[in-house]
Formats: sequence, C-alpha cells, structure tokens
Amino acid sequence: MSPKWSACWVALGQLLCSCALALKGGMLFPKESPSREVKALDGLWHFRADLSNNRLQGFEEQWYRQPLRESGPTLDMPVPSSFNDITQEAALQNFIGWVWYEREAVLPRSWTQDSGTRVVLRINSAHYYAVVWVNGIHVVEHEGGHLPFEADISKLVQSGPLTTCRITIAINNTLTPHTLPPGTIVYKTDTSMYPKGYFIQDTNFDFFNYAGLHRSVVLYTTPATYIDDITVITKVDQDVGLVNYWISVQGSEYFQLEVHLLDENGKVVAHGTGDQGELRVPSANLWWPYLMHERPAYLYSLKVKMTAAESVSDFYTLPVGIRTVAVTKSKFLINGKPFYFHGVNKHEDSDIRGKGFDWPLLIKDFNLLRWLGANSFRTSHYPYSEEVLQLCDRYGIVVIDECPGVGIVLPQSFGNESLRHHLEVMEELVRRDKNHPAVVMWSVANEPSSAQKPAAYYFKTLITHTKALDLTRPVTFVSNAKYDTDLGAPYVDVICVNSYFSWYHDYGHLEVIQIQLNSQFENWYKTHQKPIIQSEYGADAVPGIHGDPPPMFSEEYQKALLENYHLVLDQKRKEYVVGELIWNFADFMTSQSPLRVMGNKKGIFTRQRQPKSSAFVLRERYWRIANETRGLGSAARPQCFGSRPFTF
Ligand code: BDP
Repeated sequence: MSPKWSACWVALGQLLCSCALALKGGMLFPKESPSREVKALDGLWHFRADLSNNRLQGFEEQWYRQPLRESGPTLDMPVPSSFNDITQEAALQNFIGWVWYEREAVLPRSWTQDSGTRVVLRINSAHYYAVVWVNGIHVVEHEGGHLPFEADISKLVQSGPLTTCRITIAINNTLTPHTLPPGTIVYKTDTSMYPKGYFIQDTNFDFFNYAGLHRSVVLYTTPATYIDDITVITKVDQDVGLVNYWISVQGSEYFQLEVHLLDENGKVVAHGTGDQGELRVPSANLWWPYLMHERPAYLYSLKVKMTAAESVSDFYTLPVGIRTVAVTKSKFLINGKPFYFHGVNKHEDSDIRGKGFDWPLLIKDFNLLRWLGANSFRTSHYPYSEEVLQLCDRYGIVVIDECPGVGIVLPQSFGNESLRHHLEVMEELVRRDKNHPAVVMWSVANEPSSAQKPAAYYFKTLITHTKALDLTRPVTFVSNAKYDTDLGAPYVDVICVNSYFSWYHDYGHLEVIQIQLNSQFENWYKTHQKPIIQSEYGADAVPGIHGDPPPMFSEEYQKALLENYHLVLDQKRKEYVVGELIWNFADFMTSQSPLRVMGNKKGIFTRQRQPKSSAFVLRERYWRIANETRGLGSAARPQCFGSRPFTF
C-alpha cells in the first residue's frame, strides 16, 4: 500500500472512532444470524392525533403511562404508512402537531429471561420528531424523518415477569427553519379571515409532507457483547481487489474476531483476524453497474464472527461490492471507466400509503427502471429505505444518496443551529449507507439559496465534513442558482444543475431550449471545470391530454421538451456532461396549489406506474446509450438485454 493510502486509512480509522463517539455507535441493518433474532412490528398500531389547541394534551395527561385507548378514542393505523391518507378526515390529512402510536409486542421467553441477550428497539423512519417509551418509560428521542434510531431496552424487558412490552411513539411533523427539510409555522391572526389560533405549515419543497411511521419498527437481539459496526472500503490494484475493514465491538474489551470473505459460490477467498485489516482478493470480480459489464453487481459476503469471553459469539454478514469511484475534470469513473448516469429522480410516494414502505411498489419500480434502461437514480430529496439500497447493490443500480436538505432558502436556515443539525444528519446518513457499493456520491442538499452570502461558509463546512466522514465518495449538492453566483459550487466534486427551460419560463417556446441549455453547460463548465450532471429537467403532462402543435401539459409537450434537451445532452456527453436524471420517474403528491393538478405531473409514469408517451422516448434513448456503452452500437434493440431473464 502506498504511504498516501496508508495515511488515509489511519486518518479514516481516527475519524471513524470520533464519529462513532459523536453518533453513539453503529447502525447495522438488523439481520438474523445464529446469534441474532429479528421481530418486525409491522401491522396495526393504535393511533391518536392530539387535536387539542396546543397539541400538548398527550404530554400533559401522560398518554404513554397507560394503554393509549384508555386516553380516549383511537384509530387502527397501519405501519408502515403515512397517517395522512388513511382516513376520510381532512383534519388528519393536513394535521400538524403530535400524533401518538402504540402497540404491544409479545417477546419470546429467552429475550426476557436471559440477561445475556441484548434486546434493541429500532425505528427505521419516524417523520419528523419522535419520542419513544417502553412500558411507560422514556427510552429515546430522535430528530429527522428518514434515518433509523435505536434504544437498548434489555433492562426494561428483563426486569419483571412480563413477556410483553408496550411501545408508545409520539411523532411531531412540525417543520421549522432549523429542521431538515426546513419549514415555517405561519399563524393567521386576522380574525375577520381565520378562526382564532389558526395556523398552517409553510414549506419550500414540492412534495406532500407525509408523516408517521414510514418504515418498519423492529425488535432484534444480539448477545451482550456484540458487533456494533463494520466499515468496509474497497480498492482495486491491477486485478486484485482490496477490502479494508474496521469492526467495532461493544460490551467487552475482551474478544476475538474472525473475518471471512466469501464469493457468490460460498467459497472463502480471503481471511482475516483482528478489528481491522486488509483482505486481498486476486482476480477479483468487481461490482459493476448493470448494463455496463457482462458480469454486473458482483457481491461478496463479509462474514464476521466475534467470540468474547464466556464463549459468547456474535455473527454478522455484510454484502461487499468491490469497486472504486473517482472524478476527473470531465468524467465520473467507476472502476476506472467513464460512467454516464442515464437515470431518474424518484420519490417515496404512493396512493394511500403516502411515504409508507411497500414491497410490491418497490419491486414494480425496479422492474420499470429495468424496462426503461435506467442505470441510476438520485434519492430526491431524502434518504430512502435501506431495502432500496440493498436492491440497488444486488441489481447494479447506481445511487446518488441525498440527505433531506431540500428547501434551504430562509436566511435563518443558514445559521449555526441549522448547520449543526445538517452535519449530524450527514453523519447519520454516512453511518447508515457507507457500505453500499451502489452509493457512489453524497448529495447534501437540493436547490438551496446558494447565492446567499452565508451559503459559502455553510456549504464549505458541510461538504468538508462529509468528505472527512467518507474519504472515498465524491460530494455534491444540486443547484438551481446561476453559474456565476453559486457560492457552494467551488466545494463540490460534480456540478449538479436543475433547469426547467420552456416550463417555468418561456412557456410554450420549445424552440429556445437548445440555445439555453447549451449556454447553461458552457457557462458552468468554463467557470468550474468539473463534470456536470443535468440533475433535473422535465415538464408536467396530464396523462391523456394531447395536442399538436404541443400545448403545455400535453403528453406531446413533455415528449418534445425532453427531445430538445436530448439533442444538447448528446453533444455535451462527449465532453464533460456525465449524466442526465429526468424529473421525475413518476407523478407524486404535493401540497395543494393552483400550480399543481392532483400533485406534480412531471412523471414519465403516472402515480399508478403506467407509462406516458415520454416514457417510450426515454426508453429508446437509455437503451441506445447503454448499448453504445457496452459496444453493441445503436442498432441493437433494447430487447437484447431486456428479454434476458434478469438474474439478481
Ligand atoms: C425542482 C425541485 C423539485 C420539484 C421540481 C418541479 O427540485 O423538487 O418538484 O422543481 O417544480 O425545482 O417540478
């Protein structure tokens, strides 16, 4: 290993230690193993919105102290789901304040009687602020709607004869100038227009502020001495894959570690001991994005066995993709080869469930990505569920992992309080997603007011911190500022630009797109000399609306707008443009406004996942680009690859 790299590993090791302290431990995805059990608490929970004027009745009456139904009427609420669209009540759909969730869990006797078992409660996503009690005892609080948090509840469940426990979670969806995303509560005090005490939630983002328990709540066990965290960083030296690992163990200082790296056939290809080391894999199968290589998305398994005194063992297996990511002045490289992002922006959004995790929807979306020939997406505008990233690792879909820094436009949102929280969120995000080979870049924000003066310090600090947390991935944020006024752009590795030519201005004038897009790219590149991704572009199309010449909101207009963008993208991708991500994969719900017809209609698929005309345009294009990349030439039909059974 070169001295430069070994210095990096040492620096990383130190950083990881300091981060682990800041973050209080790891956040490994709960998985069953010979030493671990997992119990998902999906299903119906008791639910009650606090409709009192100050929204504090639940705390004043301590609803967590007894079963929630004893506090007053409750509803059945499915978890995971957003609570907003589950009933017919407008008051619940638009509710702002505290809602209360509760359910009982029956625990296996071994969990409650064996003090050598550690029982952990994990909440994968509670939007936005959550307070959690178990059997009436406060166990944890968390700020932020899209990242997991945990509480060790062993003592609580092992202190009495009970084999059940009552979990109460109060969640507040209020957004303030210092939350991520930010928002403002606006009080309407003119009593000739509004009832007394009337307030609304204002936001600067374009999706419905769905709330609730959006992902699974799980209970899982580990031994009392346990594998707390694993960090893996891969490199490639000629045809040798290098897997560097760091393992943190909690519960005892006396333990031994055995680490095995297995190939997809279960054969051990490398072996290590100790809490850090480097595994060498000769003739390594690299992790490639699908469509880029004959053997895509190869995953090894890192099997870790920890043995502590008193012959306690803990086992955890982590999928590992060996790949590298690098950025030059004009290219984005994966395994040293230029990678062009031809993909989408998404949302976690669906009818009825809102942002609630949904396996059928997820698999449908991945099948649509494949149909489309999309090789990548951005997690606009917040971290998606871990299951999404696990599938991207397996399928070879490349991800730009975005934090919920969307709508940072108020001057207060650039202050220290906001920055401190934003840094913590990046720590939580990197901690959760650092080991996913599919994640190739972090995005710290979407469309902030990056021309405001404080943006320079804000983004410098945020990006420097994120790079220190992860020495291997580039960092960006997505800009809609002008190339010569953006104060954050000097700090990013890749310029990501959103533009809506002939949509939010020059209405109906498709003929100006090419000249404007060309100037956009040339200006950004001349100023910053960094690779550029067209991170959003698009137009609303109401499915079934047609017209020629194309009027705005027709399927033809959406198609023609995309085609005009594509003409310029085709020139610039030969130079320094390294990607294009359509806005948006599918229609999605927004707050109500005269600008939106039942939500945002810029999807190339409807909210029910049916294609609009534009989807076929993009499908032709993406497969053509993919076939070019794979050296098949533009004559090869998409079906060549698409008809092949998709093996994961
Ligand atoms: C962009 C935002 C995105 C919006 C989109 C639009 O990044 O969240 O949904 O505009 O207006 O500015 O459709």
